[in-house]
Amino acid sequence: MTIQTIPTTPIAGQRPGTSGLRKKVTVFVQPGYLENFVQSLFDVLNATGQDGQGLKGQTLVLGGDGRYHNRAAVQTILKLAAANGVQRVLLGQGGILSTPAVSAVIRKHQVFGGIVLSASHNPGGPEGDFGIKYNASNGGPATETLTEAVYARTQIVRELRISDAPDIVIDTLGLQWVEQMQVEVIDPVADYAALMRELFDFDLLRGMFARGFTMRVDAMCAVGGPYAQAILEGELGAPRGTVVNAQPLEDFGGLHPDPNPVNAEDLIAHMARTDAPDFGAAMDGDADRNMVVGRDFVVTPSDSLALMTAHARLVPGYKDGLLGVARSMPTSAAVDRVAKKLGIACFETPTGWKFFGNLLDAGKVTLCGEESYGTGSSHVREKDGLWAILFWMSLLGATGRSVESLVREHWQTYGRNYYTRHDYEGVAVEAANQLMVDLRAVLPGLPGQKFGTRTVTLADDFAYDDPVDGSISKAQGVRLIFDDAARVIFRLSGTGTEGATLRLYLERYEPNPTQQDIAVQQALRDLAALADQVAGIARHTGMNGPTVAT
Ligand code: VG1
Ligand code: CO
Repeated sequence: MTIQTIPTTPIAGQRPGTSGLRKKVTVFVQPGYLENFVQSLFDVLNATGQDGQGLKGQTLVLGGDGRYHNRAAVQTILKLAAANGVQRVLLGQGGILSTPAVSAVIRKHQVFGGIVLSASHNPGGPEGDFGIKYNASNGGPATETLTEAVYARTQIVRELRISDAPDIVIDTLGLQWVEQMQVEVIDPVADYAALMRELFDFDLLRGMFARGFTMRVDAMCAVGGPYAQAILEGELGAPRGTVVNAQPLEDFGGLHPDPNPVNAEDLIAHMARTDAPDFGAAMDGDADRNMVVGRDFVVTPSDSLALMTAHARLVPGYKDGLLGVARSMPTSAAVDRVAKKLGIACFETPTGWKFFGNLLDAGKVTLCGEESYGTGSSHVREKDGLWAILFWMSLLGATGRSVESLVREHWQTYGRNYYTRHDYEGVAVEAANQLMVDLRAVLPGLPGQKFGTRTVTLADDFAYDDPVDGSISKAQGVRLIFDDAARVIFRLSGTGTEGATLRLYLERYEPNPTQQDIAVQQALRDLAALADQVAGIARHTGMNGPTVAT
């Protein structure tokens, strides 16, 4: 075994997006592609350090969502790590660790950082996507400052330092070595499960299943399966088969592991049956997203965050109340109303979990959420799918109510924020960029303009001023806000790997309880038309409607 220094040439396009570097598998398997990126990451960590320290002598956590190329990528990263001064790696057995589990392991063992191999909700398999992201010592996604430094390094990287050691056995628990670097293969579930035991009343949850509570969790053939099975069926005594699609598969069984009503149609159909279980839920590829479903009733992620905030004190881990809450800008303002009533702060951040890290670290917020089926808390620094499921189950147990009745009661108390996201996928990159350029150009003329009964009160390109470290993130999405609190938001996705995806977010507030039962798309139809009128979506994209509306 020797450490080699191998010349390399920079590869264009290695800039991380909303959540790490995501590309087609066919791109990632090109010689040097993964190596160049990881070497650049290690170079940056060694040069600038993190909290003033380099990588030398440090411990990293490594694991992924089990998608195609996960196992091969693990071996490559271990050989690079050993050659770049890492002393120890905690590796999930089989190369498996969910995103929230990586965060939990980093925090529990107080290590330097971790690498997650995942393209999250993107499809997998040889023709699908692969991804890599770095998490820092707080357990959270690397900040933009760090990812930009890594990107800069990928443009000048000239040398790889890599060991020629043979592959290690990643399926067996215990200690192995790559050069002088220790690799400890760990149980991917244990530390995470221990953390869940601290936050939730497992006796209460066990009692629910013992008394016949029924549930269906769709793991979408992704990494959440082993976690949900171990905790729900293993520890809490849920009947066998409560978790479906529980076996992680390299191509997610051909499913699109994105838990929304369109992609999890099987769960939605199941929950609409007359013999539907009490509670349904689904998770995404790396198990950080969640969708919550009642009997024939889907909960929007924005409402979910608002309800969790309103009832948090019912859950043991949050019995003392919340320090504050945060939501991404496109997420509906339902949670804002709850925060106001509770007298706690509510922060609005750009899209992507990395923006919540500083607020959580500074003790300004306890719960966070995004409209994209993500909720989480200060227990880790990532969104967390199974945690959200256990949280909701705890609310159902503590109140004895159904999912639907809790949501309807919430709307009566706070009003309903009708909400939808329209995705226009596969748009030509130039057309999508031009749409945003043209839209930004008309913004100054919009305030005061009337559209039907509504008047625009604010039209801007959202910029975030981080209240903790003072960093500023500009151009985070165009928003139009109206005098009746309706909002229309436009931004381009930062996680796709083909063409561009325009995301259009529509929201309107309905305080009148007799008007809270309109079909969502119908309730927001006038706002969709308004969005097209202002931005010329059909004109720019050539599409008459979204490819996905959730
Ligand atoms: C999407 C979501 C965003 C989420 C991100 C990562 O990003 O909109 O809310 O944080 O995915 O989620 P974008 O840039 O495509 O809109 V995951 O579960 O794919 O890591
Ligand atoms: Co995810």
